[in-house]
Amino acid sequence: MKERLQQLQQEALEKIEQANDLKALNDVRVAYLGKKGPITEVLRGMGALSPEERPVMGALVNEVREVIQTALEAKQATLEQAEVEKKLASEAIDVTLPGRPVKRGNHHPLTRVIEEIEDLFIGMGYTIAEGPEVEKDYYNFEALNLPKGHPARDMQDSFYITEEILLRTHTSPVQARTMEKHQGRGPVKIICPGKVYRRDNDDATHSHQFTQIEGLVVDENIRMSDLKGTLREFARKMFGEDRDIRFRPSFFPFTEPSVEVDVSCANCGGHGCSVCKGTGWIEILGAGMVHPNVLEMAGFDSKKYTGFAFGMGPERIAMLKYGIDDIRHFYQNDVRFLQQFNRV
Ligand code: 2U9
Repeated sequence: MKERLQQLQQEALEKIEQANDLKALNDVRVAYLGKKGPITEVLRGMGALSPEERPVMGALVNEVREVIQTALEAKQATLEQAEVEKKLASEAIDVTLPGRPVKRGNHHPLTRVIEEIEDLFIGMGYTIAEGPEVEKDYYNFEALNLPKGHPARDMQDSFYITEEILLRTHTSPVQARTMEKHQGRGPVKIICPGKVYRRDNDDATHSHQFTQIEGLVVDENIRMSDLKGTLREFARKMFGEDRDIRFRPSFFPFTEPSVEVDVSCANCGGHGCSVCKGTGWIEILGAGMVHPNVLEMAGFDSKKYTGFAFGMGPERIAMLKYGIDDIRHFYQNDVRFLQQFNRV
């Protein structure tokens, strides 16, 4: 019996040594120390021993059990440690690796042009004014010297919501509203950027929705020379210090006199090229002296106050500045177009 026990101990220790994971080790534990294991069997056979031999054998069984138990615990600790190390190695993070680059968005090219123009005029003492895109016929047309039935209304085919409410066709109603708020007292010096709507068929140069920036200055002694100096300053800041401007006569119902404003071509310096169609000049603005009727309708005394106004299309400015050939690019959200304006 004694040899049998020593043999079992030897075998168990060998199997513990060979077990290379926790499951295999547990199988060894069950096989040798479990209820149906060989050591329990030896204990059962002790009934056949003499009373003198029994305590000797009992002590021996306990000793063998303890040896196996101790070996199991030691091996379990080793296997558990190995498992932790394996996990740590497989989940290791190299904190010295460079991070994944964050994808940064950028402002839409139109937003950039609008903000650049705003900054320029803020630098000349203007403030920004905004107003509703769903507008009353009164502010969009009537207050701007365009009574119902006026032929010039046809120039701005509109989206009507009711007889009296429409999507604004220009940002001019913002100026009309601002003047009204001033209750006949100057000065007024504002820039009005925003979206406008016209019932138009979209093509490379037309869009049913586009943006405008209009400006208005009303005060005593405002003259056409102030308008010219302001727009020349704008053209030079926007297109280059050696640019010049010229006025050509035009017509707008809300200004008298009215002008179209050209800037000397930045591409050829005014000599004539394909960009300016050989003329040396590019049209970028409309402008004029505020019509006395418009001043009076907004509550200003047109004998005391005069003013100038101008308007431009940021799409056109952006197209000239960046060489964009189709207005629809601004609204199609094609990332291949938009990414070209990423800041570096
Ligand atoms: C008030 C008084 C006067 C605004 C003006 C223009 C000339 C003009 C267009 C050019 C191209 C806009 O982008 S565009 O379609 N604008 O030519 N706008 S004067 O005159 C005003 C506005 C409001 C109370």
